[in-house]
Amino acid sequence: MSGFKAGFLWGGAVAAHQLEGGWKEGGKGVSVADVMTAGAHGVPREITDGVLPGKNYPNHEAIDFYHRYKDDLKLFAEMGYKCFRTSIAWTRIFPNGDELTPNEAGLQFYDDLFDECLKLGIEPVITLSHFEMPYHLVTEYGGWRNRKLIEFFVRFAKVVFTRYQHKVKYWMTFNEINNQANYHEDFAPFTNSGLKYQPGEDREPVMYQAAHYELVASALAVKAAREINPALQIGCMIAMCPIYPLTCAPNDMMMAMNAMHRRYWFTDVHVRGKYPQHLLNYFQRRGFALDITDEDRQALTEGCVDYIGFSYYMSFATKATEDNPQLDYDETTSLVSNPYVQKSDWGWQIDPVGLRYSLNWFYDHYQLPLFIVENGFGAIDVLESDGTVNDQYRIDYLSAHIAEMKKAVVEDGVDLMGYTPWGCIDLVSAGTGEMKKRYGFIYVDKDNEGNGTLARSRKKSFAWYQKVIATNGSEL
Ligand code: P53
Repeated sequence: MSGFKAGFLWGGAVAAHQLEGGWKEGGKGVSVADVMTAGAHGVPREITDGVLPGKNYPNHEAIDFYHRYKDDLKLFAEMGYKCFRTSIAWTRIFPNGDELTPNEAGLQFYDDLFDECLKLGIEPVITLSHFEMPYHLVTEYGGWRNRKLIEFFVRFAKVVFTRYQHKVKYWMTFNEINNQANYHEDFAPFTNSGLKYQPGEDREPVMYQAAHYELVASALAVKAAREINPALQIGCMIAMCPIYPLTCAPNDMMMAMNAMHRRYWFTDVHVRGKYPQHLLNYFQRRGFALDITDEDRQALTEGCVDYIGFSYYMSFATKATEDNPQLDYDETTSLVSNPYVQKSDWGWQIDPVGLRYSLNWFYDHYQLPLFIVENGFGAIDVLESDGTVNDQYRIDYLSAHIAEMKKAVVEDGVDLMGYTPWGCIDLVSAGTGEMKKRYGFIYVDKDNEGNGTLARSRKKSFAWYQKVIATNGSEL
């Protein structure tokens, strides 16, 4: 007995913009991911004004999954996947985002993709908005700072729920909706919400307003899904990086609690359908007058999610400082290095126990089924001359995390639906736009500059994960 329930959803996770390519195929519109150049660790991706000549936009071709998905799905099936998490590129369905009727070619692409999955016994798990909203909604409407986007998103959600209701049961609305708690940097507000800030603009209330509209849109989508087909299961998707106090000094503990409040209130609204009081008090203290109507509050209560999907890569740590008497959390300045854990080459703290902690934290707070929809180790892989990749470090990372996940299920009694490691085939990094930050069990021959044959090969971790699934997690 491994402890994972029968039908546990072992699989892998990706997002449309990071692997499909085909950025202009089938009438697809330009997405926010299409105007982001390649960066590197410490070098932010540039967000350009539209697609400019001479720039390297890694998502335009990505790994060409758009044309190669049949072969890639065969490799996933060979590993034994029960499910495959991807997203529907909003711009394939509504190229500009504000059309009234969808683009049939885009709808047909996902029909074909899902049919191919189902033929192989793989259940698609679908995110509606994963860092790839139509760029037109940024230039014409200011992104999610505009209430109109609720209508556009809900139209998109209804179209795809209706179309795929018999092919896709598990859905999520907004990928890592809480990344934008990191609003001082340009990346998260732009990828989450299509927000571009004016110089000197007070960013924080804009972020809260955009998140509010998204939460209302999410709730309306959940409600619509239930009306379309009560069998559909709709989750939220939260980026979980639990924030530890650096020490047991009482103010460090309070600082960590405030930090958790500021990063995870999004889950409260998704799950409970209302804002936590600490956040309403914070809005008041800061003088944020947000557009939150009675109809919005009603909608939130009627669209609570069925499960919590979350990503887990790392934990954070924080401490109180004298210049911060209110113990307010600011993601760009409040985080400190944890001396007890190692870091990846990209500075992400490696903490398998943090996954067990996170599972318990979610389950204690919300008592909803949980789904780990991302976990993984971005690393530099070396392709040997015989075509193999000895990625033992990835096996070590994943097996340590699965071991902790198992403790959360077996010892702590957490209700866990499944586990889909991130970037199960190498793809374009969201944060840096690099190819060399690899997560896959399958190597893709392509470098940061876009050179390579795009050929696929199995890494050492491929056979390892195949065995994990075959033994339902008994053999790590
Ligand atoms: P990359 C930050 C922190 C945690 C997860 O990330 C994050 C991010 C954004 O970079 O994103 C998720 O590619 C996201 C995926 C992304 C993956 O984690 O920067 O849902 O789209 O690729 C890994 O290494």
